[in-house]
Amino acid sequence: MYSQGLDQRDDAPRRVDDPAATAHDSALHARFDERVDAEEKIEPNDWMPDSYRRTLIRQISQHAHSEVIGMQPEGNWITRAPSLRRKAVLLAKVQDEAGHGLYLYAAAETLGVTREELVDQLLEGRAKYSSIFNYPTLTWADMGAIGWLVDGAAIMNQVPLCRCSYGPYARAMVRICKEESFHQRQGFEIMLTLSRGTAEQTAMAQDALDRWWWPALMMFGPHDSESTHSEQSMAWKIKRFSNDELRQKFVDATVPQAKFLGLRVPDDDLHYDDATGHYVFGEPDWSEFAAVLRGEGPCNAQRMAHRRRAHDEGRWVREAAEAHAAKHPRSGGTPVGPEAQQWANAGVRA
Ligand code: BYC
Repeated sequence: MYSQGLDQRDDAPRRVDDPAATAHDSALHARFDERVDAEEKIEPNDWMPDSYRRTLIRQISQHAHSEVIGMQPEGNWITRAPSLRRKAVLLAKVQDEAGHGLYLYAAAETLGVTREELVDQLLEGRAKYSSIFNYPTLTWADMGAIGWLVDGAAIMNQVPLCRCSYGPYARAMVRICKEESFHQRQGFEIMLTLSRGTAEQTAMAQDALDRWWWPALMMFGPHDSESTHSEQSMAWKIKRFSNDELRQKFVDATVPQAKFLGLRVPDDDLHYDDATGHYVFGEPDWSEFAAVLRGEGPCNAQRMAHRRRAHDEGRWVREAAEAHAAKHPRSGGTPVGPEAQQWANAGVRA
């Protein structure tokens, strides 16, 4: 998608004791900082510090993996949606998530890493994905709670990423956020229907809120005091708000929605503080968060096993696509085999 322009890299070895090289690096750094401060977008061919590149690859690829793994909890309910309309909407939402994964892998590729390498990192357990997708979807109300809370948290976190300093990530996020907004509304509408329904349906909605509330708060990551990357990522304008700031914004926006639904947020410490104009809320169970990140959440093993199986089952599609691309290099595929060599020699990429 973007990678055709990626022909300039700054990975030539440098001698640390070479004053000319050091001065050159400092000038590049200074120019980079100026551009970030001036809200200019950094583009794939621009000079960037290696640590900026690595941070982006880490965050964007984790985000892509989250979208792809995130298809599973909802995919679980496509065949059991309560009506044709609900099924069509859920199917569209899950397909959107596959699309988000694709845009994000493409954005990460502009930083000089291949999608294959990123997928390998996930499949071999070397890459993280969002903690939230390691919880089970037990009832239909979970489709409502995920849309309302998980996509709601995603929007809160991702709208500021539309202003990220790295151009391809920022542009991918614009479209993703438009779709997340539809996802959030469809989830809220499911919760509204259930909470205005029978006593059994209302209880189902409440149970889903009880189970998804705390994991949704953990999506924003550890407290700022524990966050290893926030300070630098905010200085680089990759992140615009800290984890705690976004968590607070989410609670402030979501508690009134729960009240509208007539549901109780499962937090005995929750109250509105007139002085600050914000809700005060309790502490998530950070030991649970740590366990999920170590792979010990309720569904970690199941999610990874399913992803590996789906990857293996899709092998023939990748092979067919490669064979097709080798025969038709101008149609946009990556040429392989002798033709690829011929194109590479000519300095051309499909
Ligand atoms: N889960 O220094 P910190 C979606 C890790 S997709 C797992 O604060 P950072 C959706 C963090 O990676 C939702 N790991 O990190 C899809 C780091 O570990 P490493 C995904 C987490 O990057 C389908 C360590 O903890 N959204 O919404 O500054 C259906 C220290 O954290 C989590 C994105 O990916 C977590 N929750 O901030 C429906 C958005 N939190 O890498 C919905 C883009 C933290 O050093 N990403 N960690 O080993 C971000 O905005 C940031 O990466 C985060 C974390 C706020 C998530």
